[in-house]
Amino acid sequence: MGIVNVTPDSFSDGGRFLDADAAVAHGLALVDAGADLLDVGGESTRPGAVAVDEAEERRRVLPVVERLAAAAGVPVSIDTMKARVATAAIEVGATVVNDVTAGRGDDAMLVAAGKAGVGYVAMHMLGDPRSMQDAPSYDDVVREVGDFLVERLDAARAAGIAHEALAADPGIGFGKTVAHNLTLLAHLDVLVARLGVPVLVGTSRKRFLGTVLCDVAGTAGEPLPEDRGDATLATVVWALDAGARIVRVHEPRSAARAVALLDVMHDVAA
Ligand code: PMM
Repeated sequence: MGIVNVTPDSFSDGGRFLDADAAVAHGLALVDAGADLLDVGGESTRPGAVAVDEAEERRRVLPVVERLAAAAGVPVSIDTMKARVATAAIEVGATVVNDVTAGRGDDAMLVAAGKAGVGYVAMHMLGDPRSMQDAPSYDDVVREVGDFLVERLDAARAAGIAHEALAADPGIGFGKTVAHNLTLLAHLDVLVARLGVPVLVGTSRKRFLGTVLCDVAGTAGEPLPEDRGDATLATVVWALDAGARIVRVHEPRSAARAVALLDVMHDVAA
């Protein structure tokens, strides 16, 4: 899943693709580089991000979704917390809704996705983007994130979303410390076995990678987001090997090559 952020303030690419032409060109380049799916978002969810109103979000994402759905040759997902934005994006060609609130942000979301018959990604987040990084705490992060996702997947099915249309995401970086993120990745196989739907993982360029590199690998200063590609790739390989089926990345070329190599190695091992 290649990332197309049509925002001024996303943590790694904010402002680069705010213009629709630039966002579409970027989406097409991601497909050229190996993305099988494009995720278009118009509201940053970085810690402390300011909320975007519906009109502005629609203005940002709808032309981009429409043009990519027509030209990219891969499914387009809409990354939104708002049912009305999701429905409008579906009307212009999106076939997946990626909801970082798992239906808690907008009461109408699950029913809207169910009615439309599109794919739906339910992600775990502790609290909301404004507060999620204020001392997040869990007794057992793997169990609690799993409990949450099981409950939200049940709610999604109850609202009319087909089981086959669902995917689940532990929400790396959403209300989690570095240790929580690492623990979730370390035990991703437990979530994969428990959830019974494809698991999506989004580690790409996230802050915890910089922190780990700085603390453990001894890099001088935390690498900037665009310098976290190699660390991202390590987590992509780890996640796929643990059974994740979708990885959400800024640089699909290296992820697609890793997928190809892993497939060959699994065939040889079988
Ligand atoms: N991360 C971001 C935004 N949307 N959606 C899902 N399902 N999973 C994620 O991990 C996720 C997401 C934030 O990253 P970005 O600013 O690079 O898009």
